Amino acid sequence: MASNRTFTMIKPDAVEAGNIGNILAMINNAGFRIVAMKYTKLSEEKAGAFYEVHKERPFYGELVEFMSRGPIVAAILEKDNAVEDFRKLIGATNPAQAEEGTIRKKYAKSIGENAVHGSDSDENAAIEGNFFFSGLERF
Ligand code: 3AN
Repeated sequence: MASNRTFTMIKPDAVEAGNIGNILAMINNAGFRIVAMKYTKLSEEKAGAFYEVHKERPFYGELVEFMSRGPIVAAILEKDNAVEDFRKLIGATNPAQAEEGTIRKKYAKSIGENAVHGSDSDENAAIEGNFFFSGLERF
């Protein structure tokens, strides 16, 4: 059964470009409720741990450097069918292939610096949410 929570980050490129507000508006307008949220910065070590699954991929070093270069917004979002619906809202990993009206089509620069993260499964949504938030930080 599809669960109702997913995890997102507004990545350093989108924060640097001043797009936190625009992206949060798209998330709200798509019907997601914010369960938890924080403005924070990942150390290289923390970014490396978050993306551990991609450790063997050729872009891992670049990804860790990018994700730790500036602040991010991390959030847990709630909606029916959250994981799948949020992946649709953000669009394809490569913004050149992202559909019109998606967050990445509007705000992502490249496959590496692609503005937002969205969990790819219910299991990862729970793991990623737990990486950033305690029970006391969820409402
Ligand atoms: P998604 O974020 O759409 O789930 P993944 O899980 O394949 O995509 O990749 C995780 C992150 O790794 C991406 N958001 C992107 O920042 C980075 N990434 C993926 N593919 C590449 C690539 N070919 N070159 C550089 N960075 C990449």
